Amino acid sequence: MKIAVINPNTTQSMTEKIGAAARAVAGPGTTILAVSPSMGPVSIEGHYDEAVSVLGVLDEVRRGEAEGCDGYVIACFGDPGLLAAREVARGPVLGIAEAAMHVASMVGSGFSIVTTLARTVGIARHLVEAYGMTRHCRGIRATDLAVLDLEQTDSSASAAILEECRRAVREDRADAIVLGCAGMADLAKRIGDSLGVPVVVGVAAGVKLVEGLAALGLRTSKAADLAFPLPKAYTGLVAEFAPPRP
Ligand code: 5HY
Repeated sequence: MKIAVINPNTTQSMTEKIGAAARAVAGPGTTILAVSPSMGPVSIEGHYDEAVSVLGVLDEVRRGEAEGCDGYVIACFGDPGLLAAREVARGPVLGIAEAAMHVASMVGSGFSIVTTLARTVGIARHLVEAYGMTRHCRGIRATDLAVLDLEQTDSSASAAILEECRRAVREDRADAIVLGCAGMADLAKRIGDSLGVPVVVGVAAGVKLVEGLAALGLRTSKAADLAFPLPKAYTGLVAEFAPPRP
């Protein structure tokens, strides 16, 4: 089975970290392609970054379809372009926020999300509501770390994240934690061991869920709004994204 794990930002060190986290949990027969687009923002920390990153995600899914990928994980906590990617893909496509929240809701009574900048809390809240996770989510907490602070080798970022997770357990009464950034993919075990509650990272959860769906022979339904995009002309900068005639 071949799964493309797409980091929608263009920071290669983060793509490598995401790839390592994905390979650490992938099954013996699974090949992980950890990719990031040739175009887009170095980090995604708001609605505008997210909107612009979507074309890069779709470009990587189109590439994956040409390379025979069986499934995809969109490795950014805003799940940018998730539904559009499902239109283009045959196999299952999961976002790391969607995957992490569903998994956390299965191993605890109430999870809290610990994320980066305060301005991304609104995006996470929107996804909590969109995924029907409101009654499972006890809180969404920002560490005020920039996404690229997670690429710094000193431990100040991981210490700040651990401290905010502790507060979530104490103050939100959370019995599970969702780490709200793909750049935190390498922190789950360390934080989990310190806190003694399940800590879920979406990259790992996404890979295992896509493997499971593909193993069940389940693919993205083309019976309704996730059918392939209708062929039509696109002009200007995005002309090359015009959906092909079947
Ligand atoms: C992420 N941004 O997972 C999100 C996290 C965030 O570039 N990768 C990013 O803060 O929304």
